[in-house]
Amino acid sequence: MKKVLALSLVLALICSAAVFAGGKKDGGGSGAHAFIFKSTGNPFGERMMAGFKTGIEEQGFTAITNAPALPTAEAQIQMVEQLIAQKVSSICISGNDFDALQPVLTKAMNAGIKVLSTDSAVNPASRATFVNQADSEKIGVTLVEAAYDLAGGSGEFAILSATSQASNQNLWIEYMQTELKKSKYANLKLVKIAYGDDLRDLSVSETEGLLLSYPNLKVIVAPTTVGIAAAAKVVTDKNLIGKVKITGLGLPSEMAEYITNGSCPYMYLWNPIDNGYLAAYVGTALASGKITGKAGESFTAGKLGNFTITAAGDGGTEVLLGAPFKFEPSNINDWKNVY
Ligand code: RAM
Repeated sequence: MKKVLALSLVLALICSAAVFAGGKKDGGGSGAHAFIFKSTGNPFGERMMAGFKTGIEEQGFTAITNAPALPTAEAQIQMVEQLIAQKVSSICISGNDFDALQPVLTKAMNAGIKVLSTDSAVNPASRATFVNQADSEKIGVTLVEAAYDLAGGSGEFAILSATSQASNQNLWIEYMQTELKKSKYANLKLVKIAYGDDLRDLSVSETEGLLLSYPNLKVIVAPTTVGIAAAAKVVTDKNLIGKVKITGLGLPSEMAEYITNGSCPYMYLWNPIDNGYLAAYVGTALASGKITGKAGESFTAGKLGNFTITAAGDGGTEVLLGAPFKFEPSNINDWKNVY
């Protein structure tokens, strides 16, 4: 009997140690930190979630990563409600809408949960801060320069975006439209902004629609990893390589074959794993009270080093990950297995 008791005591100790190791507590919350991406089935989002999980777990906390089947604010609102009920310590969201999540995120903040956004911002009233992947204006300007270059300085180009509500794509497109007003681009014509909703099949059919409606189209700029891969596939399958050029923001692992075959001469992106990892450290720094999200505050994000919060263009604050990187035939093979 004594032996049985001793054994159960040892087992109980092992179990409680396992629970502790799986998630220490922090702030006012349970020690669980959540990240909600835009939608499932997006390899870019999977890499962000993986980076987030690494960043949370290496600090000894529990990571919850989730995304709705379709990229809607409604579905994300339900997920936030669940996380409030679970009393998580922080929620990081890649918003499917800039404003629509405000009531539920306010409810989360009132419940003592720290809220931040990354990738696709929610409005400043809905967040403590925003983890920005790269300077938004620079992305917009760079994409117009790419369209101009690939079109040879004149002609028609189109944009294939994600959803019409996606705040990251909408902001980049706004900066593109501002840049296009410069006299340098007088002969470059943006004929259409199409929306593939970050869904592969819809992005394929929207690309086909663009090619049918605009037979003189020279360039498609897709500021979405799902859209750019779909567009390059259509151009490749229809033997249009060289006639219609694809560029935008793409994942090297998905785009290596299209950069190599010339359908996408070059494209840009940042490291989504690092983006998720940085967001993890901002979430835990907010939950522990090390930072509150005000401009001027600094913190350390594990292996990525030190960051300072700055004022963001939308009136809130942000933490900037870095600059976008150009992928082209000379370097794509170094990156295709990284992300
Ligand atoms: C898609 C998503 C994501 C965006 C990237 C560039 O995967 O829309 O939000 O940041 O593209």
